[in-house]
Amino acid sequence: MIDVSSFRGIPVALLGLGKSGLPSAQALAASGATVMAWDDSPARRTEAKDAGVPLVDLTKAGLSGVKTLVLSPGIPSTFPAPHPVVVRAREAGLEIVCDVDLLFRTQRQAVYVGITGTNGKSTTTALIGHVMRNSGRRVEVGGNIGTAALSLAPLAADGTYVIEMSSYQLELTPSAAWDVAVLLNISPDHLDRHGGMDGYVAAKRTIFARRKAAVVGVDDEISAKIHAGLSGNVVAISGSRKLARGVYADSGTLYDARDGKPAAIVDLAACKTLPGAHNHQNAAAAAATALRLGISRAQIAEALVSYPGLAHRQERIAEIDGVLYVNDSKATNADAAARALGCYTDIQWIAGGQAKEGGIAALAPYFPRIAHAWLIGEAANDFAQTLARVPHTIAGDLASAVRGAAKAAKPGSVVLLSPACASWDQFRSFEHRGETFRGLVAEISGTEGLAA
Ligand code: UMA
Repeated sequence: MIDVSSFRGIPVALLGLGKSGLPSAQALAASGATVMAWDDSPARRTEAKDAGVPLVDLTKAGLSGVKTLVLSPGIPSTFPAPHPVVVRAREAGLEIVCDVDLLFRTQRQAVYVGITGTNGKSTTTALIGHVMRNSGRRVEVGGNIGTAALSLAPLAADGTYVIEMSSYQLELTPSAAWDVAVLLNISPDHLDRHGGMDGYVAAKRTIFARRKAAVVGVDDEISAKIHAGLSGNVVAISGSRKLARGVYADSGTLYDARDGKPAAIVDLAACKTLPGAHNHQNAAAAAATALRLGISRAQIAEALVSYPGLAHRQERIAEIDGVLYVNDSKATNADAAARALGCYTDIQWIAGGQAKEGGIAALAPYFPRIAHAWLIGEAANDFAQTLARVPHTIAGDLASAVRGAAKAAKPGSVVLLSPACASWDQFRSFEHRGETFRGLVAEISGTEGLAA
């Protein structure tokens, strides 16, 4: 836990007592701050109270003397409408920040790597952490990936914080000054929260404010344009093509060509947990970041090969009677699902949930790879319309989809849960959806003959 010593004896308002808010409230309280914490959910308030967090109803309480509101990133601060407590805080002139900002303010001596992008952030964050750790560096990995910033351990000047940053967090981190700022890619996501695409792109761009070095994907138009507008220490990365200068994957090999002279880093076929061009771009991002931080190409190669992969991201969970079961529950938008669909053929595709803007129309180029689609959740009917002639079944729930897909699959098929949707209509989270899938597949492995 981080000692937020700069807040000792100072009143701090805190809204949201979930995964990031509760540890933040505890860290602030343990540091001697006068915590005024609140959450709209009575259950969360009870949990926080039981954990010793002082509660104050911020929808009503006086805010005189309070200078800071620590806001959980999922709570709207502007669009679609600011939370009423945010409105009150603005009227009272409070600064509004998230937990990552407090980490920057208190752990000034450490090195910071920030990773953002629409897709691949968690993999790249974990991968950078793995490369650094494997090379004997002291490293703490957290942020949007799941570990709240203030739950991390304190680090000295030789330590590195590797922090996954969502667009929400980037809007709430005015003190951030990344040693290496990584932008992987940008495609439409969270548009309701940013008032449209311009707002979303603007939030992503803030990662480059005050950064020392930048690592930028050039495989999509928007990121390539951002890259073209940056100056100073900037490294371009690509997962699919040779670059004149940069770090890139080409014909299955990862190259370091920062000085214009390509030097091979690793044969990507040996990196089993990093399949597909999108993962090759994640590998390029991790390599470019590690090279900037003084890690050798040989150390990077070794770590890319030994990277164990993350749960719920194209996670190969079972092979039953020649059928591969892949859990890609983290694919909550069409772009993320495209990345998985592009890696396999003869796919029994399980998709649906709460659709994002645009649905799955953009996935049409991948439809020939789909043997049958099994549709679940709120989006099922809309997806069925888009799929048109692709064989599909409205399965309704995940259990029916898994059973149907397993029955239809033949040796060599892939049963792929890559929903292209948020999970919240039927599950608590994408993790809950992925774990449910894992359980259902485990049931099948105990059932004879399903995939015959
Ligand atoms: N709440 C209110 N009022 C509201 C809305 C929410 O009081 O109007 C309360 C809820 O009751 C709940 C808390 O706020 O107790 C939830 O806060 P939150 O939505 O910020 O979520 P946390 O549990 O704090 O988790 C956050 C990130 N969540 C979001 O940004 C939505 C987690 O990213 C992150 O792992 C965690 O902090 C630790 O840093 C998740 C995510 O979905 C994975 N991120 C989005 C994404 O990746 O697309 C951005």
